[in-house]
Amino acid sequence: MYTNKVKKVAAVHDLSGVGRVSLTVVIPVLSSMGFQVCPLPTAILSSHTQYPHFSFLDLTDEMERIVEEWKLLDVVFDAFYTGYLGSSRQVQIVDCFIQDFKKENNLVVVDPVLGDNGKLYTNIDEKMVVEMQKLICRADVITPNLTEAFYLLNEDCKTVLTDDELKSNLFQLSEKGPSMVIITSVPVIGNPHMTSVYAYDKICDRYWKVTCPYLPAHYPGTGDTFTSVITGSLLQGDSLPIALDRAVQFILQGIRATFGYKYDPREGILLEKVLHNLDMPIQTSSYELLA
Ligand code: PXL
Repeated sequence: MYTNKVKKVAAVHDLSGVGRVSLTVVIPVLSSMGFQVCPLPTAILSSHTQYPHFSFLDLTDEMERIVEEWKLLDVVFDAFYTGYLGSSRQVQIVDCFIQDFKKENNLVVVDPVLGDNGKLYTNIDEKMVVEMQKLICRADVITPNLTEAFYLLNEDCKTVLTDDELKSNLFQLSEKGPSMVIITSVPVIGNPHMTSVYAYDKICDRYWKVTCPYLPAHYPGTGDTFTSVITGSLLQGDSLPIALDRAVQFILQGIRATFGYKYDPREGILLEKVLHNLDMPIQTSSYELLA
């Protein structure tokens, strides 16, 4: 029986040809951080769904075949990381896959990709929301953006929230199972140039906040980049606030590398220009402990 010489991450995401999202982001980020990514693709798209039209091949049936083959091969994973799912039926498949393969001390990260800016993405329906509400119960770490957090809690989306309201949302989500909950894309009240990430670590019973400059451009896939860095950082043994700092800093570097060009924002951030930064120690620390 061989053991993994580098940690293996089972990555359950779609493969979108154009626009940097999902596997085209997850693989380079986690590879650069020293992990082997084993994709379990959920769908193949010509581009992500924020383009006006796209082709879409649902891989639900193929996923079951892939998992069966992995069982025969006795593949051992160190972590499971799920993102955009191609159909609500896939939740059941992913749930069984994690139950069958998960070993003690494995990390399960669920990025509940559902929507942004108060709306669900094209192709995501209410049934997917209900299924995603079940999948997050299996996770150690979840990383909804503010819109997704409200959908997971069955609450109306709002953008003006106090620290106490955010702490309550984090706590309610952690009660469903995950020991770490991270909510991204939280507007800073009265400061349109800043954005915050809030997090709760149930084991330490601590709430964290990281605030960083918000450059006014919407780049798809930054959520996938963020969660990939969080996953790699936690797998390296970093604490939650250090993982948050790393991920926020990397996203900011990516946005800065892109923002100065006249460039189609639908393509996402120029990841290739900043990928090497993942090797470097964090430059500045900006996390805060929330009282
Ligand atoms: O980044 C999230 C995401 C992942 N996969 C697909 C998407 C999106 C967001 O639009 O369309 C296919």
